[in-house]
Amino acid sequence: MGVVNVTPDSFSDGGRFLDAGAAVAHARRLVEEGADIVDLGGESTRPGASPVSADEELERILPVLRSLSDVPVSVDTRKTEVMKAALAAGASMINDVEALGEPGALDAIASADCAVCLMHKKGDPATMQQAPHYDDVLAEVRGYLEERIVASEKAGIARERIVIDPGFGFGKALEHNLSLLKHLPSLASAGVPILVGWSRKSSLGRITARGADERLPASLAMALLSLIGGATILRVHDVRETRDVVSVWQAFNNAA
Ligand code: 7PJ
Repeated sequence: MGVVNVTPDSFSDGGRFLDAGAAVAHARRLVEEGADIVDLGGESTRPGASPVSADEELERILPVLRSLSDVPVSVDTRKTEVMKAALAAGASMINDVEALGEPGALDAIASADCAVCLMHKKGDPATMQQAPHYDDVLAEVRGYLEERIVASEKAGIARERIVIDPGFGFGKALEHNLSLLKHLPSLASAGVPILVGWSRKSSLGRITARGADERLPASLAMALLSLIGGATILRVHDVRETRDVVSVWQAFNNAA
């Protein structure tokens, strides 16, 4: 899954693709490099980002979405109104960092036939990285995701349409992220595919002391560890390089 942000303030590529034409060109490049899905976002959920209205978010993403009608596009949004408009405009998937927690979101997805990513997040983007605390991060994240799967199924969303995501960096310190990664296989016990996003994240800066544009090697290491842990969708900025990691991992798996 290749990331395309149409925002002025996303932490690693904010402002680069505010122009719809540039965003479409970037998405097409990611597909050429081997992305199976493009994740299109019109609202930055990085810590401290300023909120945008549904109208603003739609103005950013709809022209891009409409130009990518031949590509599987996931729309990264928390807003029910944006989900509905995006699905009407051809989105194949909704990637919701609130796990369909906003009023009406479950029904909006139930009445479509898209895939959906339910992600765990603790707290609100503005403050979630201020001293996040867990008694048992694995139990809490697993319990939350299981609860959201049950809520989704109850609303009429078939399990086959759901993927889950532990939400690295969303209300989690480095130690929490690493613990969740180490125990990723136990999240797989829900029997639902796992999506992960480590690409360029600040936890990698904590480990390597590198800025956001110097975290590719660390991101690739996390991609491999995620694959080993059972992740099936990697949300990344650097598709070409991550594809090579996947190829190496597959070659290794196929060895006698
Ligand atoms: C994630 C995301 C993630 C899912 C972002 C960033 C921040 N959606 N949206 N999982 N991260 N499902 O790219 O660093 O980890 S935005």
